[in-house]
Amino acid sequence: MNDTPGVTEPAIGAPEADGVVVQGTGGVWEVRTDDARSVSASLRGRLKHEAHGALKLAVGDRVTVVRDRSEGAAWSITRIHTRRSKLARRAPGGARGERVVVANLDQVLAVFAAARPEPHPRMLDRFLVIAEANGLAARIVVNKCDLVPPAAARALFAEQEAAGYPVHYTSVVTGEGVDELRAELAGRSSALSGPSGVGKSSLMNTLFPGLDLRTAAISESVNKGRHTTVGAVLHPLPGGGFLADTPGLREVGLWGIEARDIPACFPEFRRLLDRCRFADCTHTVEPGCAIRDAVASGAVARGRYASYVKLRDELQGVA
Ligand SMILES: Nc1nc2c(ncn2[C@@H]2O[C@H](COP(=O)(O)OP(=O)(O)OP(=O)(O)O)[C@@H](O)[C@H]2O)c(=O)[nH]1
Ligand SMILES: [Mg+2]
Ligand SMILES: [Zn+2]
Repeated sequence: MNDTPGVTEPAIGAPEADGVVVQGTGGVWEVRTDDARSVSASLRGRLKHEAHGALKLAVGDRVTVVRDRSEGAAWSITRIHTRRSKLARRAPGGARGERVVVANLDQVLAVFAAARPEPHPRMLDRFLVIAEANGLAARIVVNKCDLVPPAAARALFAEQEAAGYPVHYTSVVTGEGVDELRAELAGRSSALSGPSGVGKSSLMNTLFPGLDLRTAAISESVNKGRHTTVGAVLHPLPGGGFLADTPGLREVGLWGIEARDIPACFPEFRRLLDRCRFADCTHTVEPGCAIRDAVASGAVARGRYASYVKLRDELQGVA
C-alpha cells in the first residue's frame, strides 16, 4: 500500500517532532526540529528498507522523528513527508537511478564575480538551465561589485536579466546589495552555487555572521571513523529558512535533461515555441523558426541563443 512518501510507522516512545534533515552521515541523519533542536536520527526499520527502493531520504526532506534509545541513534525517523522539489543527479558508482542532492529547495542562487575570476555568461546559462530543468526558481548574484564600475557590473548579465531572472549586485567589501539579498533568503530554502573563488563563503558569512560554516553539528560519538559527511549541508537561518552550502548544481550537471527539453528551459523562448513552422523544430537550421527569427530581430539575445545551441550539442554528443 505504502511505498510512497507520507508513510507512517507506529509512533512509540514520544516525544515526537517534525523537522528538516540538514545533514547525512553514514546512515545517521541530523534533523533540525521545528522547535530549533538538533537531533541525530536513523531511519526506523521499514523506512530504512524502503529507503533502498523508491524512497530515498535526502538532505532537505521534512521528517517526523521520535525519541527511541533502543536503536543506535537517540531518535528514529518514523515518517518522511512528501517532497515539493528535488535537485537530483545520477546515482554514483554506476548504481541505477538517481540520487537526490537536496530536497525541498525553493530557489538556487547562481553566484559569479564581476571580476576575479572573470564571469562567464555561458556558464551562468548552464546553471540556469539546470535550475529550470529541476523546476527551481533561480536568482543571479554578481558579487565583487567593488572591483568594477557599476555600469560594467550591470552589463555582464543583462541578457539574463532581460530574460526575467532577478539579479543582485553585491560586494562583501562595501556591503552593497547584502541586505536586499538577505531579505530574499529569509524563510526559504536556498542553495548557493557558482565557480570557485567568486565569494560564496564570504557572502554567506556576511549575510549571516552567526553561521558557523565549519560546524557539522553531528555529535562526536556518532561521527567517528568510517562516517563521512556526504552531499549537501543545510544551514538553518536565524529567522527561519535554510541555506545549502554546496548544492552541487555543477555536480548535478545536465543529468536527466533531454535535448528536446532544453528550449523550455529558456524562459524567453517559451511563448515562441508553438510558433515555429515545424512542430519538431530544433531551432537550429529549420526555415520558419520563431526562435531564430526572434534572435534576428533582437527579441531574443544572441548570447542566450548561443548557450542553447551549445547545450544542445553537448547533450547530443556533438561537442
Ligand atoms: N574584492 C572583493 N573580494 C571578495 C569579495 N567576496 C569575496 N572576496 C574574496 O574572494 C576570494 C574568494 O572568496 P571565497 O568566499 O572563498 O569564494 P568561494 O566562492 O567560497 O570559493 P570556493 O569555496 O573555492 O568555491 C577571497 O579572497 C575573498 O576575500 C568581494 O565582494 N569583493
Ligand atoms: Mg567557499
Ligand atoms: Zn524553431
